[in-house]
Amino acid sequence: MIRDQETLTLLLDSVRRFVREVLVPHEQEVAETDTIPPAVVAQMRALGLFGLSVPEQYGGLELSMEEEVMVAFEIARTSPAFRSLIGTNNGIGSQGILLDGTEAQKQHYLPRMASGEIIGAFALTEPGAGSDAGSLQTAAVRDGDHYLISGTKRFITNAPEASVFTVMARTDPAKKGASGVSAFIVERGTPGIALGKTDKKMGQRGAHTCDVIFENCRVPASAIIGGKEGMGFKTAMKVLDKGRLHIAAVCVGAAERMLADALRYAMERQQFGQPIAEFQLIQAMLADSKTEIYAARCMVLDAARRRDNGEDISTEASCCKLFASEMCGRVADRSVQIHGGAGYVSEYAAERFYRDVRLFRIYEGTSQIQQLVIARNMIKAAQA
Ligand code: COS
Repeated sequence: MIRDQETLTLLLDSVRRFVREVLVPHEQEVAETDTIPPAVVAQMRALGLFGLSVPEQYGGLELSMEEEVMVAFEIARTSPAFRSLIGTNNGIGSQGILLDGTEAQKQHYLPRMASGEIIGAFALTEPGAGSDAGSLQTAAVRDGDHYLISGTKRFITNAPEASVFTVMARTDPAKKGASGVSAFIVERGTPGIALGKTDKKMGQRGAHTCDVIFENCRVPASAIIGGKEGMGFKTAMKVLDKGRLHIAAVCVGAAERMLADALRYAMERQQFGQPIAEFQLIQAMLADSKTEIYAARCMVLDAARRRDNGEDISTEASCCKLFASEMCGRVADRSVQIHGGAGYVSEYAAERFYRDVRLFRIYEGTSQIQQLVIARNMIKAAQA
């Protein structure tokens, strides 16, 4: 759903220009220093990038899903670390509050997330609970009007920067699965929270993850999202449905960028007396990449429009995440191949992107989890 084509065109133009003129020139510096310069972050805030999906009444741009994925196509045409910084506030860091929070929770947190004043993070994964998210062990024990949260969360994106965490914790130890889980909003300054050291990752330098350790961290009962126990796993799954679609759009944008770089290189690089782009074996890699990117783009737009129409897109979001992230991996591989030796050295972006995009097939649900979600939903629908 596009609410106002003219406003959207202006937004897409300014994001495109910002990516080309500010973010791309900073890519190498971010990769080398593992830091996004504060001046760049300030520009991201000024553009409204932290509040793309937050409703206007809470200070955001209130983009529809279709509009949001179109912005994601553009913002992903540069180092994924930039997108990662704004990603949690638009996605997994804010959506739990937005989808299931009380009005007071929304008013308290969303305006500051939309402006980028505070960063939100989503704490689901644990050392022993990754793909099997429902088995999480972090406990929240009732203590009068409060809960005491204890446990360790792992690989939490933007945790080093975050001021507020959506924490999934077990409020009912008698229920081993998903129904015993509640989602809490926990502020960074609360006593009993410690951060582990920042993880050394394969790629996406400039985007940070670390452990978040809770030890008798005391939060008021009003910190439960929506005020009701036992809803936290469902909240997390709904957040991930949207998140997976967003990541699929990011995969499209990143693949478009890698293909543009590979095409330019193939047209410049001369071998056997002509540009390598003239060779049909190179052309096959270019054409396959173009075709697969087009397919992923169409899928993402279709699923986004369905979500805007109010449809349940759990299956489609997983289809998009599965296809687009695997496609992105294939394009990354071909981009390195087209660059030849130049694709293996860090002078060219192909090598960095190859490492950066590897994460897309893993986080917000691995490709195998997407397959499982798709097939389970198919079986459920057939049984209904
Ligand atoms: N929207 C709303 N509710 C959902 C849902 C969705 N997309 N998916 C599941 N639920 C509900 C189910 O309906 C079920 O509710 P009832 O008990 O009332 O029937 C409940 O949540 C539990 O669902 P399910 O039985 O399917 O849970 P499982 O433990 O079998 O696990 C998977 C489901 C594997 C799909 C889930 O654990 C998952 O997505 N794992 C990957 C986690 C992940 O993406 N981690 C990445 C890190 S976070 S960035």
